[in-house]
Amino acid sequence: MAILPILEVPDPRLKTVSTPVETVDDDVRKLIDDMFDTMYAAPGIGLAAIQVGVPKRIVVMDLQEEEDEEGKPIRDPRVFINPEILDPAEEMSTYTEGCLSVPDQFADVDRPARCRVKWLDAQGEAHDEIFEGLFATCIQHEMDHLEGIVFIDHLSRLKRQMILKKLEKARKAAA
Ligand code: GNR
Ligand code: NI
Repeated sequence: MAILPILEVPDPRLKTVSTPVETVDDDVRKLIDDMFDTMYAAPGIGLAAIQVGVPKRIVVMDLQEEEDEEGKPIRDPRVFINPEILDPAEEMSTYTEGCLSVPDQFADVDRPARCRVKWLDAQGEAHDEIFEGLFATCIQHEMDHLEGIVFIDHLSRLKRQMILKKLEKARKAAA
């Protein structure tokens, strides 16, 4: 169990194309545990391994959409190893996205409204499912990280520069 430091833009490591996991072993499962600790502590709904500096094709997600009788979110941890996106819908949907690597900044991003995803779980078992809504948006956001892409890369140059400037300012104020 460990909370790992999260890389933030413009850290060049976030531009790395991550490599597939060859074998789902205990080292990979240890990393996944630490990624969940880091994601829940942040808090965030998803995290790609490269965000904690590990260039492997591993994503963890938990949308915590369900609540118990007391209104507390019920955890629904999901692991995606070597995920692949297939059959993205032509229909697009817009979501105001944020990213743990771009703290406190939000912007609208258009993405296919539905997609099929193939992946391996923490036991190395293969899965294949169709996702829509926030789930589809989030898995596509995480897949982008595996390709070295951050959501601000989908924005106009002007909007991206504005966000990078704001981050720089916020960091100076906090220093
Ligand atoms: O916590 C997160 N929230 C979020 C909101 C809208 C669209 C995507 C996300 S993912 C983000 C966590 C993160 O940075 N994952 O890479
Ligand atoms: Ni992100």
